[in-house]
Amino acid sequence: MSEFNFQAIESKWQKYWSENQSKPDSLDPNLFYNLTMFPYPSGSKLHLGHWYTFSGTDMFGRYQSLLGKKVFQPFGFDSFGLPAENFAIKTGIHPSDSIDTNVKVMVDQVKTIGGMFHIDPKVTTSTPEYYKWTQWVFLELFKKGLAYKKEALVNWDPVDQTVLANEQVLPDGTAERSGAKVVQKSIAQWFLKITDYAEELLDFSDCNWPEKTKLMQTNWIGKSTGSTIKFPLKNPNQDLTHIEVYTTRPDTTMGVTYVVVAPEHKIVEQLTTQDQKQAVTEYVEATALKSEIDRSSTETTKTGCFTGSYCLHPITGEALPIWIADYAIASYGTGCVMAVPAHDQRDYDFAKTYELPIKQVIESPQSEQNLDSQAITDPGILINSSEFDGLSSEEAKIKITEKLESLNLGQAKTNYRLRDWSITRQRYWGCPTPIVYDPQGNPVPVPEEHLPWLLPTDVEFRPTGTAPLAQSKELLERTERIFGKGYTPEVDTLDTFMCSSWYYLRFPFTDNDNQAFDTQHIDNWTPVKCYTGGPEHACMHLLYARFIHKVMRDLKYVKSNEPFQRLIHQGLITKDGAKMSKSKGNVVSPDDYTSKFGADVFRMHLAFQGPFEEGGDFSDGGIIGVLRFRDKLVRLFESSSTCNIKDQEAYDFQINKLLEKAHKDYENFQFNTVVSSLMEFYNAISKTGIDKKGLEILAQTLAPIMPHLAEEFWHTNLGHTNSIFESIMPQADTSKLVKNTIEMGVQVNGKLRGTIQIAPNADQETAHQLALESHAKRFIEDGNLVKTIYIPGKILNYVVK
Ligand code: ANZ
Repeated sequence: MSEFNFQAIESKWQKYWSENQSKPDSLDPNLFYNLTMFPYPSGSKLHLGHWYTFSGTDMFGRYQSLLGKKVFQPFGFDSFGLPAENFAIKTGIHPSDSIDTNVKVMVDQVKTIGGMFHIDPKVTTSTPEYYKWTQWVFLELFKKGLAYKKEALVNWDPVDQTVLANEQVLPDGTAERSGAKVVQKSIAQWFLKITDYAEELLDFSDCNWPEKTKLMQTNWIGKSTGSTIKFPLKNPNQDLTHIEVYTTRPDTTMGVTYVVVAPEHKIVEQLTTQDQKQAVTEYVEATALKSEIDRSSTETTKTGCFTGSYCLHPITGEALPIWIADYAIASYGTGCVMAVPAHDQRDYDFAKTYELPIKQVIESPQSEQNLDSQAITDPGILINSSEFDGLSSEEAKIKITEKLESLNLGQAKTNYRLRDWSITRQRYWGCPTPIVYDPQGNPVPVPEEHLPWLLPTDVEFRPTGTAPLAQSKELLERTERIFGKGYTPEVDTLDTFMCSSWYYLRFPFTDNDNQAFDTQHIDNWTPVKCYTGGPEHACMHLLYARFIHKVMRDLKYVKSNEPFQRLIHQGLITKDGAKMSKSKGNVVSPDDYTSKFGADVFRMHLAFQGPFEEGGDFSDGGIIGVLRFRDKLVRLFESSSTCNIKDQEAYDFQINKLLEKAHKDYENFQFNTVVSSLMEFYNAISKTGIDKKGLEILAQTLAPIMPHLAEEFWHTNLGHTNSIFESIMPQADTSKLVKNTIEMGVQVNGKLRGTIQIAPNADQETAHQLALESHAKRFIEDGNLVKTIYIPGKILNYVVK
C-alpha cells in the first residue's frame, strides 16, 4: 500500500480551489457554461451514479479550462416534490427542515469529488428566493395566454393522490414515481400550451444532441398528417348535426363500416338512444377505471357499446352505426374514429368481437397480411372504392380529401400527439401557483410586488385528494387582505418540472434580487454549452426546458432558440449486471473508496470503466492498478532523472500522440481512453526519457481526471505558482506524428522472433544489420541461413536450417 498522503494533498487543493474560485465575467468571450442536471437533495448519501455523472462532468469542465475557457459549472438543488413531503408525513419533520439538512450534507459530499463546481444553495428550488422567480415565469406565460385552466380528464395517481402529466405515466400504465395503476379523473387543472410550440420543437437544428434523444422527443410530439372528415347524423338535431373524425388514412374512407366515439366525449349523451341508455352509462363508468395506455394497447381485448344512433357515410350516404369504445381516446384528434376494420387492427379486433362488417378497400399484393386473421395495414391499390378504384394509397389520400373538401365534409389536417402540459398538483410541497380567484371565480394573477407568494405553513400534509393548501387559514386571509372579500387562492401547487424548466437561467444571476435573470447579459451565458444528465429526462425535463426557453425568446428575454447546445447522457453504472438498488442490496458506496484510496484514484477508476456515455458494470478489480499507476507518477515527478532524452524523435512522437489523443478523447467524453493513453505514454518514456516540458504536458493531460495530484505536481514538482487549470494544454504538433521509421517484424522460419525500427525504404543490408541487433539475433547469426526475403516497408523473413 502506498505511503502517499492523499488526504493531505486533496484537502489542501480543495481548500485552494474554493478560496480562489471566482465566477466568470458576463462579458468574457471565453465563457463556457458547463451544466449537470441538479439533483434532488434526498436524505441518503450520494450514490455511485451521482459520483459518476458529476465527476465526468467535472473532467470535461476542467478540460475546457485547460483550453483557456472560463468555465462556469454551477450546482444547485431540485428540492420541491414528493419525497420530502412523504418523509414529512412519516416523521412529522417539516419538508423545509429536512431539505435544509439534506442540502448541507450533499454540499459536503459534492466537495469530496474535488470538482470545480460552483455550488450555489441559492438555486434550491423550494426556497422563496428561488420560487419567487418560478412564479414570475408562470405569470409571464399566463400574461402571454399560454397558461389556462380547464376541466379535463387527467391521469390520477391513487397512491400519491395527485394528477400526473402523461410523461409521468409509464408505458405499462403505472405511475413513474409511486408505481400505482393510474386512472382517469376529470378535474380542473392548469395547463401550459406547449402544443403551440409542437412544430418548432421538432426542429433540432440548434441541438448537438444524441440522435436517440431527438428521436424520442420527435415520437413523443408525434406529428401526423391526415384529414378530418364529417359524418352527418342520420337524425340530426339543432345542437349536433355530424360527427367529426380525424384519420391518417383518408384513402380507406370507402371502407368505413361504423364510427367510434370516446366514452367520455361530451356528445355521447346526445347520441345515446333511450333503450341503450343503461348499457352506455355502465360502459362509461367502467372505462373511467382504465388508463389511456391500457386502452390504446393492441394487446387488450376491444370492448364497446352501441349508442343506438347512426350517421351517414360522407360519400356513399350509407347508414353506419355509432359505437362508443374505450380504444377511442377523448383527448386525441377529435375524440372520434372512423372505423375501417379491414385496414386497422384495433377496428378489426372490435369488428370481429361485435360481428360488424369488414369491407376491404385496399389491395396490397406484396403484403403478407391476410384478412382471415388480421387487418391489412400496408398501403396499396384501391378496390371496392367506385371512382377511386385503381389509385394508389398516396394518390387516394389526396383525391378523397379533395372530394370531401368539395362536399364541405372534410379537410387536410396535421395532428400532434403532444398534449398541453398539466402543471398543477394537489400536493403540499411545491411552488404555490401565483393565482387567486375573484368572487365570480375568474383567475387573477398575483402582482409581482406580492411575490414570492409564500407557501403557507398552517397545513396538514396528509394527502386526501384535495389540495392541502385549501386548509390554510393564513393563505385565505392573506388573499382577502390583499385582494378583497370573496377572493380565494389557488390551492394547487406547481409540478416540480416547472421549477427545473428554467433553473439554468437563474444560476448566473443568483445575486440579482430584481430579476429572474439579467436580460442584458443572459445571451452571453446561454445556451448552456454542454449539459449532462440522465436519458430518462428526454421527454419531460428536456422538452419542458426547450419550451420555456422558446417562450422566453418570444417574450424577447433571450435571443437563442435552445437552452442546451450540446447534450450528453451518462451511461448507467450497474453492479453485477443489475441496476443498483437498496432492495437488491447491490449498492456501491463511493465514500468507502474515496476514504481508502482518495478522490483522484476513484475518479480515474470510474473514468476507466468505459466511455462516459456507455457506463458499464462496476467492479473494483482494477482499482489497485490505478493506485499503482498513481504511485508510479508520484515517483516520476519526485525523481530528478529528467532532461536526458535518449531518442528525441521517438519522444516527440509520444508526446504529440498523447496530446492528439487526449484532446480528441476529452472532447468526446472518452475519459477511459485518455487513461490508457496516459499509461502508454508512461511506458514509452521509460525508454525515451522525459524532460520538464514533457512532465508539464503529462500533468496537464492528467489534470481533468486527477485534479488534486496534477495540481500538486504543477506547484511542488514543477515550480509553478498559478493553478494548473489556468495553464493551457498545448495542441499536438502533427508534424511530429509522421514517423520516418516504422516497426517491422523479423520472422525466422515463419515465427516472429524480433522487431526492428526501420525507414520504410531502407535497403536489405540495413535491415539485416538492424535484425542482428534485435532479439532475432541468435536465430540468424550462426551461419545456417538458407534464404532472406525482404520487402521494404513490409517484412523481413529468414529461412534457416
Ligand atoms: C381510419 C383508419 C384506417 C385509421 C386505417 C388508421 C388506419 P396516429 O397515426 O397515431 O395519429 N384515431 C384517430 N383519433 C383517435 C382517437 N381519438 N382515439 C383512438 N384512435 C384514434 O393515429 C391516427 C389514427 O388513429 C387515425 O387514422 C384513427 O384511425 C385513429 F386503415 O382512421 B385511422
